[in-house]
Amino acid sequence: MAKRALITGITGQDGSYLAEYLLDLGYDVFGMVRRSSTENLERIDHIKNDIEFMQADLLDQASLDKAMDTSRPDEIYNLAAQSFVPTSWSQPVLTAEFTGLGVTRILESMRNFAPEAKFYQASSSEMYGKVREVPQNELTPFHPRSPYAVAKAYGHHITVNYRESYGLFAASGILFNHESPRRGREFVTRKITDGVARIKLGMAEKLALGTLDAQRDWGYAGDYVRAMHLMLQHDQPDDFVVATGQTHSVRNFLEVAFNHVGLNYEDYVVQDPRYMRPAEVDQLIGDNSKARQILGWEPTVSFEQLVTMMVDSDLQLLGG
Ligand code: NAP
Ligand code: G4F
Repeated sequence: MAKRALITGITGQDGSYLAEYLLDLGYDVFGMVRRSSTENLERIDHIKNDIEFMQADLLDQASLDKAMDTSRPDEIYNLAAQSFVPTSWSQPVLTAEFTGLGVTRILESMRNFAPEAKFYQASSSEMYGKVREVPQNELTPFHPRSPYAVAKAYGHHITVNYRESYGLFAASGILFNHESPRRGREFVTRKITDGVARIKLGMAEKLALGTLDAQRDWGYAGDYVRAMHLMLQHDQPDDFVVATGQTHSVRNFLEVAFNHVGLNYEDYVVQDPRYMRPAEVDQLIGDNSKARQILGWEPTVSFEQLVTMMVDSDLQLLGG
């Protein structure tokens, strides 16, 4: 019999890649979507007929219980969250509700309706924040720097707590930044590649950004959803860092993206205080040795390949 997977956040970047991956493996995929006045299935349009959708919201326990009871999943991937760091300062309580308490609500549903299932929590390298060691591994202490990161730290700890309290198979993947042509346009990578494509095609003149000095360990989302699945195939629930082990600044990203279309970023980029954050995460770099050794996972897409893939995709989308 085919395995059954419930994905929350299936309309997001990671949800779309994970759904594709699990369908290819022969899973029955159940996708949780929240009610909206307009359809929001752009990233999964090509596979939507293969997914069974269920309407539910991280704020509403009854809807989560119903989704869990109806799908009776073998595997639950909790990817839904308010995931944009700047919004977490303007909507800190909502972010805590979605990104933090939402995890407890899903775990409670699992405990009541699918206690034998395996659970994946989408934890984040943002939890390391003002980093305590370089590179960061599964034992590095957290120092969150935004309401989003605080909420994610809660989500991580409650996942570990339900594993220890109730013996649930609850794994936490501490994923470093991962990007793709399906990344939301407000995140810096996609904002840059979309901006480069617009400038190249004569549709824009400038690109306004915040700090260019922040450094991130950027990988490819398609690689990272494989790691999520591997964590749930392991014989015991655990925490895993998923990262490339390399870090690059926003400035490096700009150089590669603009060079790819024969332009110099210094001629187009302006800094705008609106995009500066009240507290910044200066540098993230992950130690992926545990995932490599125990899960046999490794990234397949280099930084340069990632940047050029995203620029080419945005050029094509804009008709270039
Ligand atoms: P994303 O593109 O922003 O997708 C977020 C998803 O959550 C969307 O499907 C969204 O639905 C859904 N959602 C938001 N609030 C909800 C609610 N109240 N009820 C139900 N669904 C809700 O995020 P992503 O990049 O795919 O990331 C997936 C997860 O990994 C997130 O939890 C994120 O915080 C975490 N993470 C991401 C990264 C990264 O670099 N991408 C790194 C570490 C951790 P709508 O389409 O309706 O808005
Ligand atoms: O692309 P970002 O918005 O991603 P950020 O804040 O690192 O968070 C992402 O990765 C986390 C994993 O570590 C996820 F948990 C989270 O959900 C999200 O997916 O910003 C990256 C860096 C920051 O230092 C930011 O200050 O880019 C800098 N930046 C500079 N100018 C900008 C901009 N970020 C955005 N979004 N927009 C700018 O104009």
